[in-house]
Amino acid sequence: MKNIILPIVIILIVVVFSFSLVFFLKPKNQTLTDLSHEIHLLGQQLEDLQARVISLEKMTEEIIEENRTLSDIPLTGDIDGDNKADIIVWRPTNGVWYILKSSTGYNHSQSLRIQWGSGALNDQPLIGDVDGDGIDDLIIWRPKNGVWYILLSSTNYNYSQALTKQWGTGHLKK
Ligand SMILES: [Ca+2]
Ligand SMILES: [Ca+2]
Repeated sequence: MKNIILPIVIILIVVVFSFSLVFFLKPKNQTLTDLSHEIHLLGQQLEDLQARVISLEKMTEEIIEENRTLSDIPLTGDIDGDNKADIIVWRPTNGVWYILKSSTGYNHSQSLRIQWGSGALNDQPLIGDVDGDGIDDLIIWRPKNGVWYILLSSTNYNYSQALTKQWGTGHLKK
């Protein structure tokens, strides 16, 4: 009888130990599953972050490119009529012509500012004497409609007397 009891006791101990082991290990298995799930989520978040970094890099490149196209455009022309070139920049962001006149010795405090044209409309600034008075006129060419907008020196650059002429197009297709 003793020979039978001992194996039964051993079997019982093994069974109880196994159940205990399963019982105590179960939460650990769940924790491992949770951890695995969290690692998976972290991996997805990392991929999202990488995608955002790539998106931000692209946006930065676009902003740099935009700023490049919005930088001042340098020109020269005789606005004060002394037959000497004046130093001019046209700023696409506000469409203002900043003119340092030769007759003032290019004095910053006596610079001339005239608003004409728009960078948002991709206007192209040019200088030329259209009215033939020997003083350069402020010219804008708008690719969108191919119109030349000319602010004439003979009218003292009066907006209401500006000359407009359609010639050319910025939308030629091959
Ligand atoms: Ca001049
Ligand atoms: Ca002129």
